Amino acid sequence: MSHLNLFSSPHRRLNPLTGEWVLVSPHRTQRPWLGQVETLPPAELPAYDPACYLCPGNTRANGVQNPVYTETFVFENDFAALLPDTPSERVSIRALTGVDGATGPTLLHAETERGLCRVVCFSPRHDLTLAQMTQAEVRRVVEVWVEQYQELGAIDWVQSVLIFENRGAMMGASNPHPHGQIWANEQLPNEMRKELSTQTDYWREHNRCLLCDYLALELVEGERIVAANETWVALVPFWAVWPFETLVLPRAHAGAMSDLTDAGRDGLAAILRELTARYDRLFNVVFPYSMGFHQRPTDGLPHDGWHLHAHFYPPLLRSATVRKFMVGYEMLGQPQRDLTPEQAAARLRAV
Ligand code: H2U
Ligand code: ZN
Repeated sequence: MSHLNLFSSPHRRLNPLTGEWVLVSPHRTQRPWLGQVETLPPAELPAYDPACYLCPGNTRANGVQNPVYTETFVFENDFAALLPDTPSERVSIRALTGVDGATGPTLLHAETERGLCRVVCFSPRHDLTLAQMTQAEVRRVVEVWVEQYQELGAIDWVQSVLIFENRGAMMGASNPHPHGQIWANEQLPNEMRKELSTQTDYWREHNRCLLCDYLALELVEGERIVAANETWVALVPFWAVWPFETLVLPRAHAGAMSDLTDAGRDGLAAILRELTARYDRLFNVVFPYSMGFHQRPTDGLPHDGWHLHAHFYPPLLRSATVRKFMVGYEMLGQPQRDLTPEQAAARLRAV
């Protein structure tokens, strides 16, 4: 490739979805690694755990009993971070500019935020993961996500429906039972806001979709692709921050899961199973991650330039226990990585 020289020297890459840069230091991966490469014994989980809050028929932390569900099951989060009936209020506080108590520009701002939080149990089985569930079972999860996006998005004040999964204790998941969350809220969260602005600008300037153009380029270059099927592609994005971060996107333009055809929904289930299975094989561990879908805002506007996608942000770097920390320079400056996105993709393709 023509950019090989650039990519063997320290360089920075732009994330066109957020407008933010990531530093890449490929020369550092030549450092000898003398640390341990640990493996973890596989967790032996029962198919049903009487102490699990999410298993069918069990009583949750607030005393509500789960039905004896046999497929994907959704309930209102008992400890929801957002509430739908919060009365609307805002506070603006001005700077103090003079000894006489004169006020200046508005400096502090707060406003109430309405929302709904739900929990999605992917399977009644306590011991499964998306990678271990059948195609039909994951396809059912996709269908439930579509229904939830449509139902919550139809609420007049809901602008964003964020569907996500925290997997593994390392990512703060409270329970190994396969589950995800949905937060629907009144205002676009930061990440959605950044992506809306970049995708809208690209659409207006070029009359084209940013992610359709990006995917076409990746399919030609090939070196960052991890998995692909007829309707979906998973790749390590050019601008990846986490060592094995991936971006998962439909080949055909779609703004939300509800726009997908049956084949597109099948393809989504298939690529999720393949990608998570590859992750699990990388370090022989149930790979921890936070993943989630960025779907078209539900504010009623067309947002033609918005392309549905999922981000997977896994923290592991070198083994089942050695993680990447976002500290120091990353917290105070910008993200940095040693392993190149191209090397990460090659490793995920090889397992
Ligand atoms: P996490 O594992 O990603 O934290 O998601 C679990 C969610 O489930 C969490 O938000 C909720 C927690 O509030 N929960 C209930 O609603 N009821 C329970 O009995 C346990 C956990
Ligand atoms: Zn369980």
